[in-house]
Amino acid sequence: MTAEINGVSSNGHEKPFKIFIGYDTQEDVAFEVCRFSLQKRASIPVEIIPIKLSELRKSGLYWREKGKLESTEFSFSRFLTPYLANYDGWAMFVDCDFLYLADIKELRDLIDDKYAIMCVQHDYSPKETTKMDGAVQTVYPRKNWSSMVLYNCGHPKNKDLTPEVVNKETGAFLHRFQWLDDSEIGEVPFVWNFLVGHNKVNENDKSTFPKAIHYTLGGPWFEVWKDCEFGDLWLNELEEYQKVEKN
Ligand SMILES: [Mn+2]
Repeated sequence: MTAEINGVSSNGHEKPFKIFIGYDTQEDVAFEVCRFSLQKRASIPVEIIPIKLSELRKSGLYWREKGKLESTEFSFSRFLTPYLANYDGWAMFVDCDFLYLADIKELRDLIDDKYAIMCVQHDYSPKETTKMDGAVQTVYPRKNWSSMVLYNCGHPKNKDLTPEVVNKETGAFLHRFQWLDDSEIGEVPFVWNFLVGHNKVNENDKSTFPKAIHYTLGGPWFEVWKDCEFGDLWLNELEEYQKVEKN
């Protein structure tokens, strides 16, 4: 086995950092802009892999029926990340409704091998019980934690996350990371999963400036959310992506 530190093997070649993005056919443009924003700012090699439900079903890795509470096509398939990374090294999963504003290397540098996973550990208070449109928003423990996760795919505990488990287990088990002990869940600063409508910027404190914006209530690719907070940043990125695509 070659010795390896943070993906850099002893022969000096850097293995690409695997990033799985949840793909939803209803939100193709969100995926494209998320990928573009991430790749454009990355100073390390990254390999971006969409998690596509139709492909997973075809290859026999995903067979659970769609539940009523599943808001995206990757609600459960996201937990195949360690399996899809061959239970090797660190990999990231992220929803498609993210916009990156910083170099992903900064996040990868926070990785600590003592953890099985690392994520932003949002704390929800009761004021978040309604969405902007007045619809009741369910509040449950560890809400949004699973939307961006750094997985230590080679960690022995993550070997429990087999396709069988991902297909059978409850939403609570998976989204609350119940295959792990609490001490195996590391924390990264909230700015890496900055929730629009929940997290706030303090102009006097640079550490609160978002590095990855999460349009969790709906992003500007939906007509009704066009004017949402930070929506202009996403629309600018879309414009740039479209320019680059044309050339
Ligand atoms: Mn999301």
